[in-house]
Amino acid sequence: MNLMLTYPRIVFFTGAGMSKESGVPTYRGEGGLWKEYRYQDYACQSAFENNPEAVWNFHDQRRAVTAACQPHVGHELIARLAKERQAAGRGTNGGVTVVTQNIDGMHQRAGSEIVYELHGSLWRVRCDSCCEVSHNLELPLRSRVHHCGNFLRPDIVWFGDSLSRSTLTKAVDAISRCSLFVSIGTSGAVYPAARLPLHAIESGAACIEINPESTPVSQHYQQHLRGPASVMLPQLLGL
Ligand code: BV8
Repeated sequence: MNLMLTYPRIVFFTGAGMSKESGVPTYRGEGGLWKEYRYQDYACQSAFENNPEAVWNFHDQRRAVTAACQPHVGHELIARLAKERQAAGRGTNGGVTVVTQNIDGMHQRAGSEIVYELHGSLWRVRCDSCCEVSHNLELPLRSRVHHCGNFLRPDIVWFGDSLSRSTLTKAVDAISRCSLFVSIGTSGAVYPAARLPLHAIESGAACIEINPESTPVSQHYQQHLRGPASVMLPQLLGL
């Protein structure tokens, strides 16, 4: 399959498994984050309101762990594919879009330029009183309090938070219009993200699932590459 030529528009839809080989913990597999921590205590709005310091201690630790990880060859290949297709005149960003549930920023660090982060980012903080959002790479966060006096909050979509309407709209548009949809490393356990692949399936895109395990939505995919992302993506790209 020559992804350089065959498909006009490609969406890579990624979950935590995409970053597993970079060393970023997944959520539900062995060693998964939610097996070690109760998100109710560290990663939801009520926990933040009850104990913002504990929530920031947890997220500062995740930022440190994630910053020490590197994008792997799979992240790099996706970024390189877009650049090479753009250079070959295949349109903006080569017609390649990344829609990720991940908050680790690995796709951007590998050079991907169109990345829709459905669940926010570890590398953005926001003040909900001033409606200000900013990028922040400090390790640890130097000040957890905004200049207005209120606590800064990780700009992450926690359980119970609504997703950004504009991000969701752009993601659905890209997925509905793509001719190839590649799902990588997601258990399909979290909504509404888990419903997004249906837009590709309903529009008749070629749908491929890269995951060592089958998932509740595996039957919707025409092709299953049962292995790790860093091995399956080079295979998919014919390298
Ligand atoms: C919302 C934030 C309105 C970051 C996360 C129906 C509709 C709408 C909402 C709901 C609904 N039903 C229930 C809900 C509520 C809830 C939900 O979905 N609950 C689930 C548990 C049933 N959804 C929400 O609250 C969402 N908000 O809809 O707002 C609303 C509000 C309330 C009630 C109704 C509506 C917000 C969801 C976002 C939550 N944020 N994280 C953080 O804190 O870290 S969840 C978390 O799960 C991450 O974001 C993660 O991305 C996401 C999905 O997990 P995966 O990425 O798939 O990772 P996982 O570990 O599960 O799986 C890894 C996979 O990789 C496995 O399949 C494994 O086999 C594979 N793998 C392993 N190694 C590799 C590999 N693959 C490739 N290569 C490898 N090497």
